[in-house]
Amino acid sequence: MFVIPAIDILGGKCVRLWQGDFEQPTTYSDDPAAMTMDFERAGAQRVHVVDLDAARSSGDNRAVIEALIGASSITVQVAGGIRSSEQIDAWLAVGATAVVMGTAAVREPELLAECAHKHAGQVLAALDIRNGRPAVAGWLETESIDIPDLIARWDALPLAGLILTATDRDGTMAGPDLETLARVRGLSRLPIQYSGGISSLDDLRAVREADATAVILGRSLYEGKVLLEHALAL
Ligand code: AMZ
Repeated sequence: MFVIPAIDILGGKCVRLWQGDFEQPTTYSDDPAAMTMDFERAGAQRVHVVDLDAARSSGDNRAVIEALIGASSITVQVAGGIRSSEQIDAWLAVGATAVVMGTAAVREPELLAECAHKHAGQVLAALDIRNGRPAVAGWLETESIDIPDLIARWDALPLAGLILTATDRDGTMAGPDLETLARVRGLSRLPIQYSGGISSLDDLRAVREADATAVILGRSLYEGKVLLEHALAL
């Protein structure tokens, strides 16, 4: 299982939110590129970078993320505010390895299909679950489509995988939502990156047992509850 540190950027800084709540950011660094290089030195092969301002349409951190990609040799998957084929072209052109579509993946099936075919194996779909429904637009809204129907739609596409986030666990270190992970695993043939609630190496083992391809670590790393070196050595 791959271990992927998360770099969520709000106002140019590395933050963690509590259950995605923009009113409760904890700032961990003013320098996302330096943070990326720290993760690279610790042995990570990839980082998951989220532009939180772009996800809720309140600006963007494009320049910061481009600098981060340029400064490190680690592979980068970029998320947040990616809602057109042109944006994907632009991220790949500046060196992103993969891009994540959340809101567009839920709300614009035709656009997702077009992007997935155009960039086969480079687009990930974000399944951010809030109260049993897909959360979109910075998790400030949910859509009514059933999760199994959404996954069935995605499964037909040449996506790089799906990223499952249990939004009620995100930033809480309350343990992973293994029940939801098992349910989603049973519904999809795609590689699954799990994110939300990780607090220990045992949590990582459980997620690996549940057949996730990768796990995304946020607060547990920043708070020192999980050492990246230990997670990578599992
Ligand atoms: O924490 C949040 N409020 C939040 C968050 N982490 N809102 C959105 N996101 C992430 C999703 C996904 O990776 O997990 O932003 C991406 C989706 O962005 P968009 O713009 O495609 O919906």
